[in-house]
Amino acid sequence: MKHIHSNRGNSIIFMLIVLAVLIGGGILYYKGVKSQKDALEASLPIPSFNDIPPVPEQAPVEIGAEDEMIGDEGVMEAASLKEFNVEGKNFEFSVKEIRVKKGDFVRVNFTSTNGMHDWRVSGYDAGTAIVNTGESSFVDFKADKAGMFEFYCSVGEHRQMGMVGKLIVE
Ligand SMILES: [Cu+2]
Repeated sequence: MKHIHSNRGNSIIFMLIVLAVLIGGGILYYKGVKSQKDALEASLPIPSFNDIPPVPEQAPVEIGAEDEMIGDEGVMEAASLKEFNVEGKNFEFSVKEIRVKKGDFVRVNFTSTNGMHDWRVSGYDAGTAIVNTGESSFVDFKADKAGMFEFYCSVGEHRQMGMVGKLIVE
């Protein structure tokens, strides 16, 4: 009798150990999945737009389709990116007028075809790096203020010499 009791006791302990291992394994597995998920989320690129001029060698901001931006909650928000290619030389821009809608994200890809120039827009404090012949720089900003703003080259007296244009935010 005593022998059987002792066996039954052992098998209950054995069952408890098996249960503990299963539960422990389950928790570890869950944690592993969760940390993989966190790592994946952390590695996703976050689109950023601001008014601060980009530092040279800025990594390109990843922007997919024109009308898709991923918001804070991971919800797809409607936002449109308006992209403009502008060339500059002594002393004018190839594009004299840029027209966007209020709320648009704007990217200006600026290339100098002759001389040292940049592209800046007053009222937004946004601008590209100063680049030399054959070089390019871009700037992103959100057109969150309606109105007409002058864009210009900030090098030397280029602005006064007519290196200007109009940004119209409707
Ligand atoms: Cu210039």
